[in-house]
Amino acid sequence: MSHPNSFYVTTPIYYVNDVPHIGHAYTTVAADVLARYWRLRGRDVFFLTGLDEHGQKVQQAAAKAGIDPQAHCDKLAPQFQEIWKRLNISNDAFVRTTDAPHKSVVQRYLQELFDKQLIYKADYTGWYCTFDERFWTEKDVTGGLCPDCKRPIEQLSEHNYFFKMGQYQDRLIDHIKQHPNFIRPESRRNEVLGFLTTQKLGDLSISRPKSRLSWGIELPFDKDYVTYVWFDALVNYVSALEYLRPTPSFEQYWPANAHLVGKDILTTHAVYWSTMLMALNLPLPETIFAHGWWTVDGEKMSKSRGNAIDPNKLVDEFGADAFRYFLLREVPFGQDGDFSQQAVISRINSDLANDLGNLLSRTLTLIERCTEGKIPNPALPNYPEEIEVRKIAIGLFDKVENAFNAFQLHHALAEIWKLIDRTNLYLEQMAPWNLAKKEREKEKLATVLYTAAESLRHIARYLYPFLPSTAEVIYRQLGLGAMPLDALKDGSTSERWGGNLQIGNPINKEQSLFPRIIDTIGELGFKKSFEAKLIKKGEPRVTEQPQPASAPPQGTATPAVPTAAPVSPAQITIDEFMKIQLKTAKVISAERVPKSEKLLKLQVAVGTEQRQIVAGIGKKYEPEALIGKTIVIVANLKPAKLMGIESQGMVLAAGDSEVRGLITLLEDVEPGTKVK
Ligand code: ME8
Repeated sequence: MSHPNSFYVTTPIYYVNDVPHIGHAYTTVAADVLARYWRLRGRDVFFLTGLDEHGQKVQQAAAKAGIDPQAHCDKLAPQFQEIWKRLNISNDAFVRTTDAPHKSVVQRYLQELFDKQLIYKADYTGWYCTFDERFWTEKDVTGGLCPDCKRPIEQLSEHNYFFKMGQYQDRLIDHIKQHPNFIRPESRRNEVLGFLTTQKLGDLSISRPKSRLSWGIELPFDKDYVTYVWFDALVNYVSALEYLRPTPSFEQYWPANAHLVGKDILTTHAVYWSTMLMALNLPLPETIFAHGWWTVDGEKMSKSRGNAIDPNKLVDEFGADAFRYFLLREVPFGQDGDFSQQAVISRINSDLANDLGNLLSRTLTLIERCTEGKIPNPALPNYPEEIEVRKIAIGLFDKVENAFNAFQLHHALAEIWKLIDRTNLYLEQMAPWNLAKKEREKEKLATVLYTAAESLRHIARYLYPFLPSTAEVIYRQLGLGAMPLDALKDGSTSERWGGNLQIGNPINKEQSLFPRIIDTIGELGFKKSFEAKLIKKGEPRVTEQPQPASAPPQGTATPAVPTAAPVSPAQITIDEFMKIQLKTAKVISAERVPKSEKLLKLQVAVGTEQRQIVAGIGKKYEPEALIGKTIVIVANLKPAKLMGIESQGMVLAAGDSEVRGLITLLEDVEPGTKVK
């Protein structure tokens, strides 16, 4: 039995018939998140990924490329290793099934099963497709055509070796029933049970005559055959423990805690692998988790459709952390999801730039400005709002742990975001920018800023498995140095509020975390086909240039609608009014225009677009108080310069010569919504 404090997680080993795409990245990132989390919790983690280099698919791809299969594998393997590095994947080992020690483990197991008479030779008759070079069963075939390529197929008989898989059927059913966590999620468990309890499990052909397929591991008891690629591939999960660690580690890590796979290969894992392990007298893994399937823009992703998305492109455009975040936040782990560039950008802008990025930057800016750039002393830590933030931060430990135990990675993120949102709200409620104006509120101000900083420390630790670089940056900016590898080891003590922040320690403010992405589709140079599709579909181009409109100079916060309309002492028609495009916008950042008492420079989100607006509201509002607010702007005003700074719209506010109040919304309406 593996050591209770160890955690062994695997990904499928991917076929080297093609370059990696986002589907491969998905499983690997998810496994990395598990590995990083359990390391933070102090467990001894072994995280394995690698490549499946034998079999028909690889042989065909090599033949197509006109090179020897091994040379083909050697050429493609670095592309996988490289993208895993770029995605910050922390695998402890990388297995390749053409590694000599792996081949000898496979042969040893084959011989063992052969000696135990669990492998036998028999005639196999089935429907064979010469083009796909594979057999189909009677029920797969309709009208004498291959279900895959639709070419005519023929009946073929050949000698093959079979593994007595069928005899384990009842034992496997019992195992699944007695171990509710063995196949996850529940729906997949039911699928496998449904299939096993209604159909007779046959034996498994584990050989291929060399005359038909030569690229594989030779059967130790018959040199005319190679082994079936799945018998070879599945063994990687144990062979790696024998040869990829400096010391024998089988006892330490087997059985694996988690085999992560896509739903496409659940049967091979839940049925073939489990029965192979039973025959070899080895314990079964704790959990096989089958996640869902990504489509791209609603379509199946495939090489032939030309829509497979290269993860390198995403790392180039958005950075590894943002891509990792998108993959795990967008879709509940276990369900299918659809990938689109729009979806990635709106996730980054709303969650990472607006929520997380703003929380860090406003907290650190205020600490810099109000407490000499040092962690302040929380002198009055018992305001109800403060107690609430603290409660959520302390409670996060159990919430995240439960989510990880249940493989609900999206849920862990949602819980972390509750703390981010609550801390942002806390800042709004306590308005430290106002407290800073009053000497007698000094202690309260220090408490608020300390609370926000301590909350960010918690956020960073829980985010680390998902966004490792970002978490490190937050830690560093809080003046905490490097994050300890086992930062969540002892939930009961290190989770305690205020455990690590040193009062008086200098912070380290750097550049902001996630600049908002202005989605100009074409300009991002993202996948061209993708872009064309988006446009063809008639979706609006998200970057709208301000439309020319007859309007007075903007940027002031004088009552806008009347003055923004064409100058007329009389009434205006509805058509005239309709020329004015009013939209909701969310304030992302705000700062004073140097040498001006009145002007503030705002960056606002309008849909997925970002605009800069210079507004004359500086006498009424401190810039920090505006961040996160949803306001109303005139969106189609001709850009103009105010004190040399371009303003691309006008903010609506009440008041005449003096601003009395900004127009905001009661509900949290999406930025970019039309106002009429
Ligand atoms: O099956 N959405 O390798 P493979 C989500 N060599 N995940 C996807 C995906 C998509 N559209 N496409 C691929 C093999 N994946 C065997 C495995 S294991 C002993 C042998 C991911 O290159 C998902 O994890 O076809 C899926 O199971 C795996 O890639 C298939 O990779």
